[in-house]
Amino acid sequence: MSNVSCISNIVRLNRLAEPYFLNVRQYRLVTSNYAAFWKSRKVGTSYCHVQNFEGCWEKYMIFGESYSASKNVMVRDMTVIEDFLNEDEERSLHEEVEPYMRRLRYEFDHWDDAIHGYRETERLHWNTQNASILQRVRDVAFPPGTPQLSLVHVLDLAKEGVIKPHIDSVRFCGNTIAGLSLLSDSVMRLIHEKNREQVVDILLKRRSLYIMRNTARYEFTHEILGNAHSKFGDQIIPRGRRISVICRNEPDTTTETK
Ligand SMILES: O=C(O)CCC(=O)C(=O)O
Repeated sequence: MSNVSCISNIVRLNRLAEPYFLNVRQYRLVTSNYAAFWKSRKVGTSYCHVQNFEGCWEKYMIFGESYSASKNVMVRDMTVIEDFLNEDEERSLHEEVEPYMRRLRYEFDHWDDAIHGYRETERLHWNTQNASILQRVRDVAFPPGTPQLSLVHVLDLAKEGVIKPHIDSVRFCGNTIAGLSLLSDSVMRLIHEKNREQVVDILLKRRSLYIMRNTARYEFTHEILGNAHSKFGDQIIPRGRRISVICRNEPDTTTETK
């Protein structure tokens, strides 16, 4: 085989293989887009479908001592629904992603990355039980008719892994991030991007669903605390391996990104 035909065969093979080697979107670039923020905020205020869960925020939200921004806005824009999954549903999601995840290696190398000790994928097709769980997530997190990313992001964080503070890129994700937590409790910390003393800790229990929108999503960085710092108030929250299964809506393409 000539060199040229060998190279063209490789190119053809790569094209065939392409759909199976999707790059996970770079969700974690720190960017700000206040035009998009204000626009989606209008949507957020007129649609308060998770209102019923707001009464119990003290169970999962602790404001830092110096927090002086609106607590109501944070309570509105960051919701956690405990026991969204039952044990059987958690197992079902885990069993579907585990064989694929096991083939990947945890990435520990890049200390400057937003995340350390992880492996991840995006998944389009789910078995019937899991597809209906994910539909339940979408129904509770997004107003009817919201254009959503069909790929679901699956992020496997090793016991020693951490997600460092970042804001998801507005280029790849709209105003809402809805995440299921499997296998381990954890603490998510939100810190205002410009005013670092505005700190909120969120308890993400195993099998819970969080819905982060608008102010919480655009103005605050989020991070998952490593095991050594995993505390909710005075309570130590041991962090094991954690898998999150995350649905997002489409970025708002009608507004210019800065
Ligand atoms: O694991 C989570 O729930 C958060 C994931 C996250 O921060 C990200 O993918 O950007």
